[in-house]
Amino acid sequence: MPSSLDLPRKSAPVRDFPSQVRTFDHVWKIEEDQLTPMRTDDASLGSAALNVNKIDRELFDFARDVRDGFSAPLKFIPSRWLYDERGSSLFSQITRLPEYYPTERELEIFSTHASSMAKALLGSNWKVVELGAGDGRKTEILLRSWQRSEVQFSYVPVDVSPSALEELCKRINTGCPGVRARPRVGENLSVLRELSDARIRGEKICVLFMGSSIGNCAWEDVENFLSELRATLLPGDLALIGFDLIKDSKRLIQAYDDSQGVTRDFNLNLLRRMNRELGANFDLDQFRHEASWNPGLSGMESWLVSLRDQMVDIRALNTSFKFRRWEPIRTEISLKFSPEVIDDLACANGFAPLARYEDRAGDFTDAIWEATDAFWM
Ligand code: AVJ
Repeated sequence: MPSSLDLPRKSAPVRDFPSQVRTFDHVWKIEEDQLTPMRTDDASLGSAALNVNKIDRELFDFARDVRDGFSAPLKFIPSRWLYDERGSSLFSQITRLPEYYPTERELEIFSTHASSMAKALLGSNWKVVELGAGDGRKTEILLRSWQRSEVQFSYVPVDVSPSALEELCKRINTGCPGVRARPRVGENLSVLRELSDARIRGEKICVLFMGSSIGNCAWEDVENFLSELRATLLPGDLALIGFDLIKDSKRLIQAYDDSQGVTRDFNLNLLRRMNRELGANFDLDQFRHEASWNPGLSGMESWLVSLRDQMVDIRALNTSFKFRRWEPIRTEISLKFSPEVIDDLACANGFAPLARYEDRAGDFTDAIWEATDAFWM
């Protein structure tokens, strides 16, 4: 790790960084989390403000995250921006690659153990809330088995992307007839809180958070997420969480830098998205995908490395950023867990670990936790 003195200089002093975003014909001022129109004289802006606020909230958040990430000493972009339509479809392809084992392993776990998991749910009425809808392949297997085991439940997939939810519901409605999917568009924990507040007497919540999505952030974010998750639940509620296990780093690197280059396309698509949505002019040939194992973090990191000194304009931010030759942009973290860490995370955040299932190869694990009463924060 180079000291900060060795790092390439930022492309401009922080005070010069843009504080405005352009969307369509309007210019918006960024203040903290607020988006305010700069041209209050514009007669049409009153109603446009409403629309733009709704439609372009995402675009605004994207622009702000890019501005903040490119202003940091080590440039980064939060990984959620990898998942535009093309990114989601590339990720779906990744889950079918021979090197990317987690999806197959979790499928194996559900195929083998779903009926045993069902025992934890028998005797109550459940709302099964899935956070961050995948393409539904794994959910379908799990829910079908729970139906056969006569678990009483309704199914609520939650995602920020309406199109992802639509796909998923199609799959569940045909694959698991009898399960009526009631999709909810929105941010995971705020939707979960609403669902938890609105529950009918005796109804319990079982949260599904699969695919090791929980590892897609820094460790402190894992802790924050879990304590907030616990705070939205009641004692007796359950969480079924997928964790990718620590393994040979050679296999991890292959999983995140596959031979067909799908993961490379997935990562570079972020630059394409900035070009399209923020009016940037990244040359995709001038950046290289890299995946590295960081033992100190216990995580994989994905990077886009600049292959030469270059300036990139971002019209939505009304500015340019400098990228030095070999300068990396971090685009993703994928934490890897040990069984002990998983149990500790449960206990430290107000959950009791009930059961844990692994695939035969020991690559992946799904943990079932129960929210305990002894929780105060
Ligand atoms: C969807 C976040 C679980 O980190 O393994 C796969 C995303 N990125 N290959 C992961 C991903 C590159 C994936 N998660």
